[in-house]
Amino acid sequence: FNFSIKTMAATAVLLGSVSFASADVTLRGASMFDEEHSFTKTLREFERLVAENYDGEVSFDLRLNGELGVESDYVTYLNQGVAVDYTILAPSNMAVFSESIPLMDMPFLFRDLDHWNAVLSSDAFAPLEADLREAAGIVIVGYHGGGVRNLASAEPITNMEELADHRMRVMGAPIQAQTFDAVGAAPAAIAYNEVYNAIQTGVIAGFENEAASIQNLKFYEVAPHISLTQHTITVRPIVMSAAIFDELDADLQAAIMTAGAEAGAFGRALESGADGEILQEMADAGQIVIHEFDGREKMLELVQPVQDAYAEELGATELLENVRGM
Ligand code: MAV
Repeated sequence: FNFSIKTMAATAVLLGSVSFASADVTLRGASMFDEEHSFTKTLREFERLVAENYDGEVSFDLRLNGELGVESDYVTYLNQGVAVDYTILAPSNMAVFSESIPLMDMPFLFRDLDHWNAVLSSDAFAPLEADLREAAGIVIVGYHGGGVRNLASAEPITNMEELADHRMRVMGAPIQAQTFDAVGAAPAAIAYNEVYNAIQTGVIAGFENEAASIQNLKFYEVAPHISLTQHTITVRPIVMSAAIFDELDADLQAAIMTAGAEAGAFGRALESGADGEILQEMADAGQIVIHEFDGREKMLELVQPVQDAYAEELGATELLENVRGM
């Protein structure tokens, strides 16, 4: 199979993110979803908290529903300091700029929600944040996440045999393709805004995602079979463009960091708390069929050497051991 990655060019006007002309600052944000999705709710909470923590004038212009493209587009904008000043991103979508950042987004990194919580409340990821700022010009101001990713497919995938050679979309980071390759599937990196069509036309047979996004973007229409592989608990940094952040006055920077931490905690509670309910809602509405997956332990066993090799290549073996040991 030959898959091409085509990124939809955002048609928006890309310049003039921050108006330095007046004392008032307008920050521009982006979300791929509508107001109902936890990413958007978290960004709204972030805006509210920044305004609350800052004495000066600051306003926000958040564009929803993928108006400014998808996350792989936002990454470029953040890096260049144009069009998008703040958003929420999957670390795996930042791989083009920082090889190490997708480590926090690896399938099977966390044992369970307690482990995920412990790691996110520690500073275990600080070296990855530093690399991201340096290499990508992107500042992490907080951590959203907490969705559980499962396989979503046109046909049921319930065991390792059915997973063999399964043509599925993965996010752009090499570690994502390596992981699903190791468990026997046939992964391909495809832009998020092409996934629905690719499944509908049979180019791929499915993908993997968390409940909130499957519901919000109606992926169940083409991939109604959910296999409970529960391979990832998401880590979704709230990010800002360093080019923009560094130009703001110190009080606003401090307000942003406080707001990021608090909005992240709000968002994590929201998404992790609602994950099971959203799956159930979709099942009750007849939109999805939920299947147990027989072989999760086997997957984990096959994936661990891939994680070890990736960490070693990055010089992050100690970091990975530290995270696993928490
Ligand atoms: C979900 O919509 C989110 O986790 C988002 O951050 C990812 O970019 C997206 O999936 C994806 O799979 O690309």
